[in-house]
Amino acid sequence: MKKDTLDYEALLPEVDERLKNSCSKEQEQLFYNNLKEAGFTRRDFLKWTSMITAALTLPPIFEPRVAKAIAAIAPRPTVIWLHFAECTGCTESFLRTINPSIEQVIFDTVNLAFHDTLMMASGKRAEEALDSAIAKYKGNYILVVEGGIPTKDDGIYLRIGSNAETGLQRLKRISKDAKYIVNFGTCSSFGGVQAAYPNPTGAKGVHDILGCEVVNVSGCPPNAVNMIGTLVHILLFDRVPPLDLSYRPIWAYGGRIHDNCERRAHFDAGEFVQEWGDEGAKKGWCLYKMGCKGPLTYNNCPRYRFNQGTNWPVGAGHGCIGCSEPNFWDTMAPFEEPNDKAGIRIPAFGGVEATSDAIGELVTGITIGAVGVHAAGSIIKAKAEKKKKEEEKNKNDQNNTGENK
Ligand code: FSX
Ligand code: SF4
Ligand code: F3S
Repeated sequence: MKKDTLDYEALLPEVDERLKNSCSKEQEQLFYNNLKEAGFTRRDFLKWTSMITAALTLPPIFEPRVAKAIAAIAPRPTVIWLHFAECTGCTESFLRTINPSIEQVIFDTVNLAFHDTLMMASGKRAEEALDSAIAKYKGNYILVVEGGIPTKDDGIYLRIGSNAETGLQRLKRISKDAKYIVNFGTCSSFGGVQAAYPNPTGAKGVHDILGCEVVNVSGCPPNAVNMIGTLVHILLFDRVPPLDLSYRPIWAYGGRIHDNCERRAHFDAGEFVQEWGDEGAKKGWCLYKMGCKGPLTYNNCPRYRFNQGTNWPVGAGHGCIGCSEPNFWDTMAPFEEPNDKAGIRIPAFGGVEATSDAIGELVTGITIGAVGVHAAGSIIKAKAEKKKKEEEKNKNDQNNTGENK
């Protein structure tokens, strides 16, 4: 059964025992040399470990242990990284983090036994490398999966490798001997774009095919911090982090975009972008009315951003499209219109709640701009006050009728 929390302090003796038995001085030396060569000091690394410890919601007592596990555990975990039906944006997102970065140094020290898009070998040679890695690390490797898997007509719509194996056969064969399965991206997590209606190839996510425990590091693309953090958790505790009902790590996907968004104060104040490029857009107002699905989406993008913290969709001026949620291509579209069916009440001007349609109707026909916006707010406020008065009056009338009986 999935647990939504772990008693990390209680796991401390177990972690210390593992570190005592599995750390190597040579490995540690090698790691710090690599770090230095990439231009980072030990202090940079410790700052990074403190960030990732906090991100994983571990107590600070774990900071030195996280650093030790990353630097010194040997042999390094073996990763087999497979690609199925996808755009490869997930790997791109991961690579954008690393040029060079501490994540790169860490990732360089895992034993990446197979990765279709990064490895030199191709064709038959690549397949041989894959087979020998599976045989050598049987039962011990971490399988990272990118892309959805077509299942219709026995999976014939995706064939990979020199043996023209279907994606379905390949996933089943290689996942059988994996210790952990980490799905990187919404496609491998939930099917993704190829599973969108009408899903002509019957594409599915890994869990829907295998039914076993997986970790879904979702997002289209996903954030590299979420991937590295998940790997660090596995390295340190030899178990997956607590997961939500969609098998996503709670440390990364437990918070709602909307609750951590830098534009939230504008949402609360009823200040919305009404049209691309308008005054509100220039002032960085809330993008709800332009279709932002932040209120329906769970991910940590506002906190960690992408491309080494450069920016994130809402920061760049477009609404969140809900890319880390299951079936978002179908459920969150249209992406540039608000989803009022979701029942989100938004504060209108003057602090009164209304649906965005109500505001939209009023704003249409009124000059967009400060005056029009405030006029719309006042009308909604006046309507709401009138409604409240009527309700109070009805209540009083009812009470009076009751008393008179
Ligand atoms: Fe999917 Fe990834 Fe979106 Fe693209 O591998 S999650 S389409 S960013 O590339 O799988
Ligand atoms: Fe931010 Fe979108 Fe929420 Fe507005 S609706 S506060 S832009 S997440
Ligand atoms: Fe995706 Fe929304 Fe983050 S679109 S990248 S979950 S801001």
